[in-house]
Amino acid sequence: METPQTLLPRVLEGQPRALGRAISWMENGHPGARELMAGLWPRLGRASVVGLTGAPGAGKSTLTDRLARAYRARGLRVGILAVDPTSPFSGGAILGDRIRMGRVAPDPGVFIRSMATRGALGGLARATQDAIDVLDAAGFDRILVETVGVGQDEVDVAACAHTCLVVLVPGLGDEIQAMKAGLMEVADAFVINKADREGVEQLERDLEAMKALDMPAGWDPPVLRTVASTGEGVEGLVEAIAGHGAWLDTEGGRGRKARERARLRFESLLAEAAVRRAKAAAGPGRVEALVEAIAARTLDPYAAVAEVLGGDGTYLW
Ligand SMILES: Nc1nc2c(ncn2[C@@H]2O[C@H](COP(=O)(O)OP(=O)(O)OP(=O)(O)O)[C@@H](O)[C@H]2O)c(=O)[nH]1
Ligand SMILES: [Mg+2]
Repeated sequence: METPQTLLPRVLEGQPRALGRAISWMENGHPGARELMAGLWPRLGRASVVGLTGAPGAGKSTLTDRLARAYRARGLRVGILAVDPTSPFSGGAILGDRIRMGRVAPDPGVFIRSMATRGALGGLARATQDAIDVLDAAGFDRILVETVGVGQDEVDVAACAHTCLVVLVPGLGDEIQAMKAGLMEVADAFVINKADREGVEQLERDLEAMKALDMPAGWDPPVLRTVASTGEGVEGLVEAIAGHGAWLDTEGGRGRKARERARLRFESLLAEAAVRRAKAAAGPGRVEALVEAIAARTLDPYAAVAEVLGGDGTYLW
């Protein structure tokens, strides 16, 4: 029987099976997860986390594969988390298919995991953050997180990263509009992938115009071109990511970002825990009765919260 005491040292050594198990423990709310996290926590904080988000088919997996190879060529260990509600990670030949098909020995310097997106305890962003922590504690230097940028979940996941890449494709007119839904603020770099296609200059112009309007002061996210399928522009992207990391360091931004991430993490866990405890204390029957009363408009939702938590509900205003 695996216990936190037996699993922890194997995770810290980076044993793939142990990493997989640790991540599953966190996702599923295994009884040992709490103790395992407590053991991991003092050991993490070394990894640089790079998020890649963008529309379905933008080339995120291909780009992730290229980045991973570029980091491996520099002798760095790379963890990859593919957070994708529709398809498993199916990146390029070396990291994806050939390993799965058993044609090459898995590279011990690379760990790939598809996040189970349905049913993860506390949702996707929490499960992803926990998985990042596992890989960080295991000594991976770079952690690449691929998400499909379509909803709030993805914005939350992007906020887990030190450097967030928003991957765009030329020739899709309404893409900029879709991005206004919140990805703009989290972008540390814009990557125009499939730059072998028509419409690159137009997209660059649109991005620059939007940046001029919307960007907060501070880091100015560069607009880069890549052709992930050939690897063109990937070295430039690696440099841009390093540049952002250096900026974080020189501006004291890494500490600030660490605090932002800590706050986001803590507050969302606190909210989740508070809701769970309040619901448990009220009892399932009571919660359902309140839902019915709100739907029937015999009780307003603020009054219902006050009924569960006590007081007069003014703390919500
Ligand atoms: N022409 C061209 N095709 C590319 C480029 N990058 C990726 N592709 C192709 O685009 C398709 C989608 O690539 P993926 O890497 O799977 O895209 P994704 O964003 O990970 O897709 P989802 O995970 O399904 O959202 C694949 O057929 C790639 O070979 C590129 O720079 N140029
Ligand atoms: Mg993909």
